[in-house]
Amino acid sequence: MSQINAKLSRVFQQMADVLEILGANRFKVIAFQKAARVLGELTVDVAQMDDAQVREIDGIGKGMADRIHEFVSTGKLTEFADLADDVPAGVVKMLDIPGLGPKTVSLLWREAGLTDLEQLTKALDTGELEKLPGFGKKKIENIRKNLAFAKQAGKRAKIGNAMPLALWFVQQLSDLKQVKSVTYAGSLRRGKETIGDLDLLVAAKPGDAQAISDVFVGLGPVADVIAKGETKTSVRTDETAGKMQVDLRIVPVESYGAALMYFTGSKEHNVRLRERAISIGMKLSEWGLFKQDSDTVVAGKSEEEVFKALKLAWVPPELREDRGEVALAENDDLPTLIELSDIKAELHAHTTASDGKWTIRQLVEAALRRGFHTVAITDHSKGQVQANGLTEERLEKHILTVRQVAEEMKGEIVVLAGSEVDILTDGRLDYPDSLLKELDIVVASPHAALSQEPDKCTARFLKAIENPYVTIMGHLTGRLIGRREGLSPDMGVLLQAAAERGIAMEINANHWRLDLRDTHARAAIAAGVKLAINTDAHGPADLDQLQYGVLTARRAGVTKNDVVNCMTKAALARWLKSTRA
Ligand code: DGT
Ligand code: CA
Ligand code: CA
Ligand code: ZN
Repeated sequence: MSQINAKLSRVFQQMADVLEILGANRFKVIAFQKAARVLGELTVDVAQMDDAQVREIDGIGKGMADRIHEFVSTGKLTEFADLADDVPAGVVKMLDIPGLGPKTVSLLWREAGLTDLEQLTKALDTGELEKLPGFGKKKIENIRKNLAFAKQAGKRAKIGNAMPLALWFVQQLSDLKQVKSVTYAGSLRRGKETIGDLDLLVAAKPGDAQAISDVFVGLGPVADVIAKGETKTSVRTDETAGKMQVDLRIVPVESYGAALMYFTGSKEHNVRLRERAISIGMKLSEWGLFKQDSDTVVAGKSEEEVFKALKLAWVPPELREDRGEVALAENDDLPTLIELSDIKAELHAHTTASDGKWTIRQLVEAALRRGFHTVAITDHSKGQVQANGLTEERLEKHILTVRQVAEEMKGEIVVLAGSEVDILTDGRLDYPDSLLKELDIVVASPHAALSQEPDKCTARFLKAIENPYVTIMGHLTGRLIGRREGLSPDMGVLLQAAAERGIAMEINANHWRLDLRDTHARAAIAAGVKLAINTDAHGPADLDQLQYGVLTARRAGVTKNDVVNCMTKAALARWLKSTRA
């Protein structure tokens, strides 16, 4: 995302927060939230667009377009500066505490005079808050717990850590005889790259809920119980399980489908579905779909049943982000999303020749066990000294070794001699063309100068894309989730160049990277650029990361036809040849 888009997105979100606390008109608040989201997902730099183009962005009205114009030309928003003066920043921060909505925050600030979290923490102990309307002992106790937790947590988990934990909990609960169905929901089911908390859903007889939640709070990784109620229990896991919050909801079998939809979200998608229900004379809640006038149950047991009753095609969870999926479902126009089993080749992997932990042979056999027809050996290039990158001499020898294994495996799997060649700071590649020419496949990726200015790295990548031997642009932005922001090149320009060259852009499936990210991948297929989904495997466990790359692709609406790793053996070989300009 461009810097200016990101900045504007933050300013609009803060506007929405401040307006909410001030009790502004609901629609105004929603307009700012929407604009913040749209800008956050926009892959074109708004500073590069003229006013007419800005106004054409879906979700940006005239008023927002004017604000964007002001911000782009002056670097600030007068309206925001004025409002922000009215509400202290510490008060806005209170909104991040679970259970503290704008009404409560407004009371804490205007009635109790609290202006930051420190003051709130103290006030919770003095008893002064009990004078506020609606502030009973229980409410105060809840705020205290949530505040402590928010201070603790704050960070979102990477999907690669959240997924195994969720599957473990699901397995434990499914072993209970009272549990009729159990699954995970929330952002994890939507395949997001980071997860705030885990949401588990169980179908059971209401009378069994108590027994199930008793078992749940006693499970190994559970360190604290945050809340325990009739149908909802929240716990926090211990250090080894990432100190994650896990919410468990227990619903009757008849409501399981509706509840699964509700707790899968996203919130914005749910709003769309409720609107849809109302438009056909029904109402939708976590308990089911009902007729508006008589409260008769129309559907609720399964998601399929509820979607059908809403006259919509079933929407895959990864698409439930209010990015137009409900309209597509209405016309039965949803894409057939790629699945893990569609992947038939690994095109970016390392061996002991550079920094991998397995031999060529071990890597090839693992690929074969996965049912792949092709695997590429792409060790690091010479500039990656810390990763034992191959000098030109070593690469020459390495190619011969790979070709020998390829010969031995002939008929079973195609083994390609490749390289993950460094894109140097100025866009030149780390090997001369005469050497790249000898390879079957070249993955070009950045590993250094990862805080370059956008225009610099755009030019850098353009140059790499234009190299006649590059096959795939690897982990383009170089970000590491939660650790390194990475580069923000002009994706529009790069995608156009990649489309013209006919080369692929990688979704690096490693859960630290997921690079391209979902919004980039969506822009890539819209621009007609092929994607590659690779694990960048360095050892035996790494091929399992593929699932996260596939989830990211699904969030982007990617089908198997968009991905070179899904081609047949012959088609992939033809495509590789075609990339040689
Ligand atoms: P996360 O946990 O931050 O990664 O994101 P989610 O999407 O898992 O959000 P979470 O855990 O707060 O709630 C799970 C789903 O439950 C959410 O996607 C939609 C639904 N939900 C939760 N709270 C609300 C709410 O206040 N209003 C509506 N409409 N839906 C909600
Ligand atoms: Ca969640
Ligand atoms: Ca939750
Ligand atoms: Zn690599």
